[in-house]
Amino acid sequence: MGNLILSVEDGVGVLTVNRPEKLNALDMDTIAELSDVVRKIEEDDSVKCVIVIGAGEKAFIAGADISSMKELTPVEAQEFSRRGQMVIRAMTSSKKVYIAAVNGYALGGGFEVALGCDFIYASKNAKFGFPEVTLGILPGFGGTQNLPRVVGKGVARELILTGKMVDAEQAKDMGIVVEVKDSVSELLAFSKDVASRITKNGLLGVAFAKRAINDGFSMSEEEALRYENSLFGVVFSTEDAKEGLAAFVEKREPEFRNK
Ligand code: CO8
Repeated sequence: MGNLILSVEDGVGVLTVNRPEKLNALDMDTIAELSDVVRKIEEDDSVKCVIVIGAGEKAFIAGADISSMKELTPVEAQEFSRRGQMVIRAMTSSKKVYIAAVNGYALGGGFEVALGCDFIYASKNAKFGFPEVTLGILPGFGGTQNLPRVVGKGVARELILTGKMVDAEQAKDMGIVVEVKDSVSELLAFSKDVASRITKNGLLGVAFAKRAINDGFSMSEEEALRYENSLFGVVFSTEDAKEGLAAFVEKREPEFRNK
């Protein structure tokens, strides 16, 4: 993998976007690599939870690569956008948990990748924004749909239509970021801690809950509740549900086998 590094330890993957000289901007090749690695992670039982971070101390991902977008024809631009959207869909519909550890600029496509993760932690130096309108374009990797789902339409419109940046604390106040850490090393250590806690859960329950939240969001309340209800029934067919409930009653730690 040229621009991405995946390292796995005890079920936790750290996926680093590694183009620090371009503030980890996503060009076509990096999007293709991201698509491949997300697919591989999905099939790899040794990876249970993934932390996405940018190389260096300055940027998570400073957006799509502007120099490679400059010469795109309309059809190529649509294709670039479609591929980015597909990667983000693959993350939101994945059975694995993705944590964004935003360690600097998360702009445009970078903010969209963070929104494609299940939740976002940030270091104090993080900055979030959609500068697309300052470039004469608009977000194209799902930002116009995913940001309003997190912060509501009013706040999303303000961010997207002005192109302004907000810092980590402001993003926390808006409900974008869950936790802010003082430094990048603390951010990574904290994210690893949380990821490792998640790997100890019943991961079928985790995957079903993620599906209920993400797929249920675009359903009517009635449909979504029916969906949750059916997943709740299905989870009772798993060994993990039997093990988790029995372990509690028997006052011992559960041993989940993800079956
Ligand atoms: N694309 C390409 N190169 C970039 C990008 C980027 N998004 N961001 C930074 N770089 C490069 C710079 O050009 C510079 O390279 P070089 O040293 O070769 O000149 C290097 O990274 C370091 O950057 P700066 O010197 O600019 O660093 P500063 O600390 O001065 O500034 C900023 C940091 C404020 C983050 C600044 O780099 C910046 O404004 N970057 C652009 C941010 C941006 O506008 N991002 C949104 C891009 S659009 C997008 O993401 C659309 C997604 C949907 C696409 C749909 C498909 C068509």
